[in-house]
Amino acid sequence: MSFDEIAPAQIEKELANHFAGAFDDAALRELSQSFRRNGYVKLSNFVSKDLFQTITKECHRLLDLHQQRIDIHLKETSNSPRFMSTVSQKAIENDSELVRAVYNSEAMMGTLSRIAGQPVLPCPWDEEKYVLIRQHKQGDTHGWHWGDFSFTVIWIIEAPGPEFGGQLQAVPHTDWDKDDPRVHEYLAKHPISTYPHATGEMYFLRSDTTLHRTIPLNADKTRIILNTCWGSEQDQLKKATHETMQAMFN
Ligand SMILES: O=C(O)CCC(=O)C(=O)O
Ligand SMILES: [Fe+2]
Repeated sequence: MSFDEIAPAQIEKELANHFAGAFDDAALRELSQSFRRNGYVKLSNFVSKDLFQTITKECHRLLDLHQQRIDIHLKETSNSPRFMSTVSQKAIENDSELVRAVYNSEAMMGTLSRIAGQPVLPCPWDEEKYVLIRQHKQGDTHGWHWGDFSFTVIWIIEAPGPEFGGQLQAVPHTDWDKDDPRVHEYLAKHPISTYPHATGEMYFLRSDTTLHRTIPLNADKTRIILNTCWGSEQDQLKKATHETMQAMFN
C-alpha cells in the first residue's frame, strides 16, 4: 500500500488535527464569503491525502458490492434526467464504519459551520446523509435539481478530464417548488457557473437553494462521487418530502 490507511477510530483526531493546521480564521472567512456568495466553494486540502485515499478505496469497495443502475427522469425537477449507478445510504450505513465516522465527525461539522456561517448539523433524514454515484457511460448525467437539505460536501473520487464532461453547473439563490419547479425559467433568467473538478478534489454546495447538475459525459468515462449531506437549524424544523431521493436510491 502506498499510503497510510486511517482506521475509523482515528478519524476524529485526524480531522481535528488537520483542520487546526490547515485553516486559520482568514482562510475560513474567505471560504465562507465565497460559499455564501456563490452557493459553492471548492475545498482545497480539506482532508489529508491519506484520508482521501482511504475513503476512495472504501467507495470502490462499496460500489462493487452495492451499486444499482438507474435511468430515469424526475417530474419534481422539470423531468431532468438521472443516468447513473447509485449506492444508497442504507447500504453504506450497514457496511461502512469509515464513512459513518467521517460523517459524524464533530471537527468536520465544526469547520463546515464556520464556512456556512451557521450551524451544520446531522441531516434529519437518515437516507440523505451519504450516498455514492457512479457515472460511466456516454450521456450519463445528474440532471438539474436541488437537494432536500442545505449543506452538501461532494468528494470527487474519480473524474475524467474536462473535455469529457462531468463538470458541475450551478445557479445559486434559487428556490425549489416541487409542484412547479420552473427549472428552465431559472436557467434562462440567471447566469450558470461551470466548475470543473479533478480526482481528489472536494467542494461544498448550498444544496437546497442552488440549482445544479453535472454536464453529461460525452464518452464512456468514469466519474464517481461521494455525497455527504448535512442540515441547517431550519432543516430540523421543516417538513420535507423526499421524492427524488427515494426514486434514486433503493
Ligand atoms: O456529481 C456531482 O458533482 C454533483 C452530485 C449531486 O448533485 C448530488 O449528489 O446531489
Ligand atoms: Fe445534488
